[in-house]
Amino acid sequence: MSMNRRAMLRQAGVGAAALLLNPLAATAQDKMFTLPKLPYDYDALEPSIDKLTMEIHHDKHHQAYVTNLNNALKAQPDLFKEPIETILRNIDKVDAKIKQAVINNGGGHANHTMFWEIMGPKGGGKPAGKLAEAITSTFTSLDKLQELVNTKGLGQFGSGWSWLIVGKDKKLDVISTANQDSPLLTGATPVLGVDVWEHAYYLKYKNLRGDYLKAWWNVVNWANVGERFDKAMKG
Ligand code: MN3
Repeated sequence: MSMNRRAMLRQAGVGAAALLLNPLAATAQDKMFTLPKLPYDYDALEPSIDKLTMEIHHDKHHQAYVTNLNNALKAQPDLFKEPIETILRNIDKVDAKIKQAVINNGGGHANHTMFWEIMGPKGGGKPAGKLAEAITSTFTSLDKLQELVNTKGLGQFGSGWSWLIVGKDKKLDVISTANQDSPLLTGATPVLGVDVWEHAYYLKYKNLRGDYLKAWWNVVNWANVGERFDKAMKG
Protein backbone atom coordinates (compact mmCIF):
# COMPACT_ATOMS: atom_id res chain seq x y z
CA MET A 1 0.00 0.00 0.00
CA SER A 2 1.39 3.39 -0.92
CA MET A 3 1.89 6.08 1.66
CA ASN A 4 -0.80 8.14 0.02
CA ARG A 5 -3.38 5.45 0.22
CA ARG A 6 -2.44 4.60 3.78
CA ALA A 7 -2.79 8.27 4.73
CA MET A 8 -6.16 8.50 2.98
CA LEU A 9 -7.49 5.49 4.82
CA ARG A 10 -6.27 6.72 8.14
CA GLN A 11 -7.88 10.08 7.54
CA ALA A 12 -11.17 8.79 6.22
CA GLY A 13 -11.75 6.06 8.78
CA VAL A 14 -13.18 2.58 8.71
CA GLY A 15 -16.20 3.19 6.44
CA ALA A 16 -14.01 4.56 3.73
CA ALA A 17 -11.49 1.77 4.17
CA ALA A 18 -14.18 -0.78 3.41
CA LEU A 19 -15.15 1.16 0.31
CA LEU A 20 -11.65 1.54 -1.00
CA LEU A 21 -10.69 -2.08 -0.39
CA ASN A 22 -13.87 -3.52 -1.86
CA PRO A 23 -15.56 -0.97 -4.10
CA LEU A 24 -18.15 -3.51 -5.31
CA ALA A 25 -19.48 -3.92 -1.81
CA ALA A 26 -20.95 -0.45 -1.60
CA THR A 27 -22.65 2.01 -3.87
CA ALA A 28 -22.07 5.15 -1.84
CA GLN A 29 -19.20 6.11 -4.13
CA ASP A 30 -21.64 6.26 -7.04
CA LYS A 31 -23.41 9.06 -5.23
CA MET A 32 -20.37 11.14 -4.48
CA PHE A 33 -20.73 14.83 -5.12
CA THR A 34 -19.51 16.05 -8.50
CA LEU A 35 -18.52 19.43 -9.87
CA PRO A 36 -21.51 20.88 -11.76
CA LYS A 37 -20.80 22.10 -15.25
CA LEU A 38 -20.65 25.88 -15.56
CA PRO A 39 -23.98 26.85 -17.18
CA TYR A 40 -22.23 29.19 -19.67
CA ASP A 41 -18.77 29.71 -21.19
CA TYR A 42 -15.85 30.83 -19.04
CA ASP A 43 -15.70 34.14 -20.88
CA ALA A 44 -19.48 34.74 -20.80
CA LEU A 45 -19.32 37.14 -17.84
CA GLU A 46 -16.65 39.38 -19.38
CA PRO A 47 -15.87 42.15 -18.74
CA SER A 48 -17.31 42.07 -15.19
CA ILE A 49 -15.64 38.76 -14.41
CA ASP A 50 -12.69 37.68 -16.54
CA LYS A 51 -12.28 34.30 -18.20
CA LEU A 52 -9.17 33.22 -16.28
CA THR A 53 -10.80 33.97 -12.93
CA MET A 54 -13.81 31.88 -13.96
CA GLU A 55 -11.61 28.98 -15.10
CA ILE A 56 -9.59 28.87 -11.89
CA HIS A 57 -12.56 29.59 -9.66
CA HIS A 58 -14.75 26.86 -11.12
CA ASP A 59 -12.25 24.20 -12.21
CA LYS A 60 -9.80 24.47 -9.31
CA HIS A 61 -11.43 26.10 -6.29
CA HIS A 62 -14.90 24.60 -6.61
CA GLN A 63 -13.43 21.23 -7.60
CA ALA A 64 -11.28 21.26 -4.46
CA TYR A 65 -14.35 21.79 -2.26
CA VAL A 66 -16.10 18.87 -3.97
CA THR A 67 -13.07 16.59 -3.62
CA ASN A 68 -12.55 17.47 0.03
CA LEU A 69 -16.27 17.10 0.80
CA ASN A 70 -16.26 13.59 -0.71
CA ASN A 71 -13.16 12.68 1.25
CA ALA A 72 -14.71 13.88 4.50
CA LEU A 73 -18.02 12.06 3.91
CA LYS A 74 -16.27 8.72 3.45
CA ALA A 75 -16.35 8.67 7.26
CA GLN A 76 -20.18 8.92 7.20
CA PRO A 77 -21.12 7.57 3.75
CA ASP A 78 -24.90 7.46 4.37
CA LEU A 79 -24.79 11.24 3.91
CA PHE A 80 -23.96 10.78 0.22
CA LYS A 81 -27.69 10.09 -0.21
CA GLU A 82 -28.62 13.60 0.87
CA PRO A 83 -28.52 16.83 -1.13
CA ILE A 84 -25.82 19.13 0.18
CA GLU A 85 -28.44 21.68 1.28
CA THR A 86 -30.06 19.05 3.53
CA ILE A 87 -26.70 18.11 5.05
CA LEU A 88 -25.94 21.75 5.86
CA ARG A 89 -29.40 22.43 7.29
CA ASN A 90 -28.94 19.42 9.57
CA ILE A 91 -25.30 19.98 10.39
CA ASP A 92 -25.75 18.63 13.92
CA LYS A 93 -26.31 15.17 12.43
CA VAL A 94 -22.80 15.20 11.00
CA ASP A 95 -20.16 13.42 13.08
CA ALA A 96 -18.07 15.78 15.17
CA LYS A 97 -14.88 14.44 13.54
CA ILE A 98 -15.88 15.68 10.08
CA LYS A 99 -18.28 18.49 10.96
CA GLN A 100 -15.88 21.37 10.30
CA ALA A 101 -14.71 19.78 7.04
CA VAL A 102 -18.35 19.53 5.92
CA ILE A 103 -19.06 23.13 6.97
CA ASN A 104 -16.05 24.31 4.95
CA ASN A 105 -16.23 22.07 1.90
CA GLY A 106 -19.94 21.31 1.82
CA GLY A 107 -20.50 25.02 2.25
CA GLY A 108 -18.00 25.70 -0.52
CA HIS A 109 -19.82 23.27 -2.81
CA ALA A 110 -23.31 24.64 -2.08
CA ASN A 111 -22.25 28.28 -2.18
CA HIS A 112 -20.44 27.99 -5.51
CA THR A 113 -23.15 25.86 -7.15
CA MET A 114 -25.60 28.65 -6.38
CA PHE A 115 -23.11 31.37 -7.34
CA TRP A 116 -22.72 30.05 -10.92
CA GLU A 117 -26.50 29.81 -11.33
CA ILE A 118 -27.35 33.27 -10.05
CA MET A 119 -24.99 34.81 -12.61
CA GLY A 120 -25.33 34.79 -16.37
CA PRO A 121 -24.26 36.42 -19.61
CA LYS A 122 -27.54 38.32 -19.95
CA GLY A 123 -27.47 39.40 -16.34
CA GLY A 124 -27.98 42.69 -14.65
CA GLY A 125 -31.10 44.81 -14.77
CA LYS A 126 -33.79 44.41 -12.18
CA PRO A 127 -35.70 41.69 -10.36
CA ALA A 128 -39.36 41.14 -11.18
CA GLY A 129 -42.46 39.70 -9.55
CA LYS A 130 -42.76 38.95 -5.86
CA LEU A 131 -39.03 39.32 -5.30
CA ALA A 132 -39.12 42.88 -6.64
CA GLU A 133 -42.06 43.70 -4.36
CA ALA A 134 -40.32 42.21 -1.32
CA ILE A 135 -37.09 44.10 -2.05
CA THR A 136 -39.00 47.39 -2.27
CA SER A 137 -41.01 46.78 0.88
CA THR A 138 -37.97 45.59 2.87
CA PHE A 139 -35.17 47.85 1.65
CA THR A 140 -37.18 50.66 -0.06
CA SER A 141 -35.38 50.13 -3.39
CA LEU A 142 -33.08 47.89 -5.38
CA ASP A 143 -30.36 50.54 -5.06
CA LYS A 144 -30.57 50.32 -1.28
CA LEU A 145 -30.37 46.53 -1.35
CA GLN A 146 -27.31 46.66 -3.60
CA GLU A 147 -25.69 49.22 -1.33
CA LEU A 148 -26.32 47.01 1.68
CA VAL A 149 -24.93 43.86 0.00
CA ASN A 150 -21.85 45.79 -1.12
CA THR A 151 -21.33 47.29 2.33
CA LYS A 152 -21.56 43.87 3.98
CA GLY A 153 -19.24 42.42 1.35
CA LEU A 154 -16.68 45.18 1.82
CA GLY A 155 -16.96 44.94 5.59
CA GLN A 156 -16.40 41.19 5.68
CA PHE A 157 -12.87 40.98 7.09
CA GLY A 158 -10.92 38.33 5.24
CA SER A 159 -12.72 35.71 3.17
CA GLY A 160 -16.45 35.20 3.04
CA TRP A 161 -19.72 36.02 1.34
CA SER A 162 -22.37 38.73 1.35
CA TRP A 163 -25.90 37.35 1.08
CA LEU A 164 -29.53 38.20 0.48
CA ILE A 165 -31.40 35.62 2.54
CA VAL A 166 -34.92 34.58 3.40
CA GLY A 167 -34.86 34.12 7.17
CA LYS A 168 -36.77 31.58 9.21
CA ASP A 169 -39.34 34.38 9.69
CA LYS A 170 -39.75 34.47 5.85
CA LYS A 171 -38.34 37.99 5.72
CA LEU A 172 -35.55 39.20 3.48
CA ASP A 173 -32.31 40.24 5.12
CA VAL A 174 -28.72 40.97 4.14
CA ILE A 175 -25.95 39.24 6.07
CA SER A 176 -22.32 38.33 5.58
CA THR A 177 -20.63 35.11 6.61
CA ALA A 178 -16.98 34.18 7.03
CA ASN A 179 -15.13 31.53 5.07
CA GLN A 180 -17.60 29.15 3.35
CA ASP A 181 -20.20 29.26 6.12
CA SER A 182 -23.59 28.84 4.44
CA PRO A 183 -26.71 30.66 5.69
CA LEU A 184 -28.31 27.19 5.60
CA LEU A 185 -26.36 26.34 8.77
CA THR A 186 -28.55 28.75 10.75
CA GLY A 187 -31.82 27.84 9.05
CA ALA A 188 -31.92 30.73 6.57
CA THR A 189 -32.20 30.28 2.82
CA PRO A 190 -29.76 32.18 0.61
CA VAL A 191 -31.33 33.57 -2.57
CA LEU A 192 -28.37 35.67 -3.73
CA GLY A 193 -24.76 35.62 -2.63
CA VAL A 194 -21.59 37.28 -3.77
CA ASP A 195 -18.24 35.61 -3.16
CA VAL A 196 -15.78 38.07 -1.61
CA TRP A 197 -12.84 35.67 -1.34
CA GLU A 198 -9.85 37.19 -3.12
CA HIS A 199 -9.87 34.23 -5.53
CA ALA A 200 -13.17 35.59 -6.89
CA TYR A 201 -11.74 38.90 -8.07
CA TYR A 202 -8.03 39.41 -7.42
CA LEU A 203 -6.69 38.71 -10.93
CA LYS A 204 -8.74 41.52 -12.41
CA TYR A 205 -9.55 43.84 -9.51
CA LYS A 206 -6.48 43.28 -7.31
CA ASN A 207 -7.19 44.84 -3.90
CA LEU A 208 -10.27 46.74 -5.13
CA ARG A 209 -13.05 44.57 -3.71
CA GLY A 210 -15.49 47.49 -3.94
CA ASP A 211 -15.00 47.76 -7.72
CA TYR A 212 -15.63 44.04 -8.11
CA LEU A 213 -18.80 44.30 -6.03
CA LYS A 214 -20.13 47.16 -8.16
CA ALA A 215 -19.40 45.33 -11.42
CA TRP A 216 -20.83 42.05 -10.12
CA TRP A 217 -24.41 43.33 -10.30
CA ASN A 218 -24.04 43.48 -14.10
CA VAL A 219 -24.00 39.68 -14.25
CA VAL A 220 -26.74 38.84 -11.75
CA ASN A 221 -29.36 36.48 -13.19
CA TRP A 222 -32.43 37.93 -11.49
CA ALA A 223 -34.75 35.29 -12.93
CA ASN A 224 -32.81 32.62 -11.05
CA VAL A 225 -32.75 34.69 -7.85
CA GLY A 226 -36.52 35.20 -8.20
CA GLU A 227 -37.12 31.44 -8.49
CA ARG A 228 -35.07 30.86 -5.35
CA PHE A 229 -37.06 33.52 -3.52
CA ASP A 230 -40.44 32.03 -4.55
CA LYS A 231 -39.29 28.57 -3.45
CA ALA A 232 -37.94 29.84 -0.12
CA MET A 233 -41.23 31.60 0.64
CA LYS A 234 -43.20 28.41 -0.07
CA GLY A 235 -40.83 26.01 1.69
MN1 MN3 B 1 -15.08 31.17 -4.38
